[in-house]
Amino acid sequence: MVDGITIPLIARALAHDQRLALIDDAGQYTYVELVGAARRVAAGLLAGQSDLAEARVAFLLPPGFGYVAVQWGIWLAGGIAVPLCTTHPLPELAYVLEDTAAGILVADAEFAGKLQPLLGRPGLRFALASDLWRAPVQALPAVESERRAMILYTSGTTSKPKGVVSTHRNITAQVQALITAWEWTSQDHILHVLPLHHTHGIINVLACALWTGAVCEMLPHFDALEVWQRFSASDLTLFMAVPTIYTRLIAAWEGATPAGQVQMSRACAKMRLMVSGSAALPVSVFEKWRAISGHTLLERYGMTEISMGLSNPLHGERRPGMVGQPLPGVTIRLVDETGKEIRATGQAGEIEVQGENVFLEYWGRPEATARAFHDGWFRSGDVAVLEDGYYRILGRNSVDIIKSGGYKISALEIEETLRTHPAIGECAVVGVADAEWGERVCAAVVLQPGHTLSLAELRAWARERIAPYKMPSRLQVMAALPCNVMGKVTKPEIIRFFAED
Ligand code: MCA
Ligand code: AMP
Repeated sequence: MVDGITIPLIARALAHDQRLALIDDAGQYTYVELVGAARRVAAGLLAGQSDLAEARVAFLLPPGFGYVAVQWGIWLAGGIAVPLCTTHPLPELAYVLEDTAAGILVADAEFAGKLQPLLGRPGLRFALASDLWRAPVQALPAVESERRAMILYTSGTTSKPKGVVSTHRNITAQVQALITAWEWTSQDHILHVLPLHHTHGIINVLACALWTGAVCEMLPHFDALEVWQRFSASDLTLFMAVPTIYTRLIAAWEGATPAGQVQMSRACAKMRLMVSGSAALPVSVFEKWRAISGHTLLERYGMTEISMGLSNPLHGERRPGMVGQPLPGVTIRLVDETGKEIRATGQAGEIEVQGENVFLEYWGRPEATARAFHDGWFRSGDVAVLEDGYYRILGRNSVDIIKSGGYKISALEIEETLRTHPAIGECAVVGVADAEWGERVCAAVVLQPGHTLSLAELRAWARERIAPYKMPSRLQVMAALPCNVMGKVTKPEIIRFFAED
């Protein structure tokens, strides 16, 4: 414990003292400033109570100092942090508030208007972040490592996203594994361009940087030209992103003048490591990026429930199309359809995971939690093969999970929403391979008699209901959906249709 602070990440931050912690659009902040603001946020949240005792605190802030101060303030006050997505429409935000039974909602002033319709909910206290960090500090509760720390929503094979609960111990293990494997130090400086409601942005980039006393430079959102500009202007050592972002950066490089290209490529030379993950990195992107930047991307494999599991080596060969070996403290095995461990190399099986990195439970869903484990191993649903000491991901064992832009998306969730459209009778949503997005969300629909529907109309309607990254970007009206003899929609046929179209 340091100065009454029991959360390891924040206690360490105090020790980093006057070092530069964060750079955002509004300024630069030291570790001491960050912890000071978090303490005041904690006091504002506690409002005289001694401990939030795992109350769920949802928060909606843009990337930057305020986001971190609120996340840490929630932890210091003993609450569970529930980060909300800045691009989610109201129904998705309302779902998270309801599912977590959030007791407090904290927001930046820029979102206060948008959140207005949600504020009358019984039992929900609303606070502007700017009001919280004016509170005078008060004594903090002792927060033990087994306490629930965070709930992140992830889409799965059920229609609605599930809340993945991690404890402080889980988070500490997740961060330590990455710091050890990728040799983070206080001399590192990372550019943060990822959303802050998922593991990749929260753990791999933000928490690892702040654990080690490094500098985290945060952009409000990803923009390819801005990233290239920062590569040139800042003393960056690290960059981490999803394959779609590398594809966009390649496109921006290709669109630059020859002199610009030379300058952009040169800017990458000062960095020590560039990482790709959240979705399969196409070998063509791996190779193009190497040609442009001189960096051999380190591809790793993760999941909200486990954070990171497998990684190509920092030192040693990084193989294209492979995700490497288990991270420190993580145990991985492959099992066949009967759940029996596969020992033979070259035989495909489902990845199962054990370790302190593995999440505690799905929030409020004991049956789903029980189904997700098998003899104490977490069942990932991803199929892989071990080849010559390196794991290769072959895909998921469900056609209803789509990966687009690094986001995991449930086809069933989108179908459920589309079925409420007055023109839609039946529908099937599929993911179709795409060079930029990995997969694209495509919808095949059968219309109600007498109706018409264009993609633009569908997207305008969907924008109010589902996140931008879940909205179908292709639409096919069909007379009937293809079915098998059992009457079940044959999604592979629909995928083929879109792929060939
Ligand atoms: C946006 N659009 C999309 C997607 N996102 N279309 C298909 N698939 C998508 N994923 C559409 C929008 O509807 C919009 O259409 C247009 O593209 C531009 O949207 P915009 O928001 O401007 O896109 P962007 O900001 O350029 O976003 C691209 C992005 C973003 C930066 C690649 O998708 C992103 O930040 N992805 C990272 C996600 C991530 O961090 N995943 C980690 C979770 P219109 O113009 O009509 O409005 S996975 C994880 O945490 C695990 C543990 C792991 O392994 O890492
Ligand atoms: P999510 O739970 O949204 O974070 O998504 C996790 C899923 O992303 C995993 O179950 C995998 O299917 C996929 N994934 C993450 N990293 C990789 C990778 N390097 N290659 C292939 N798939 C990946």
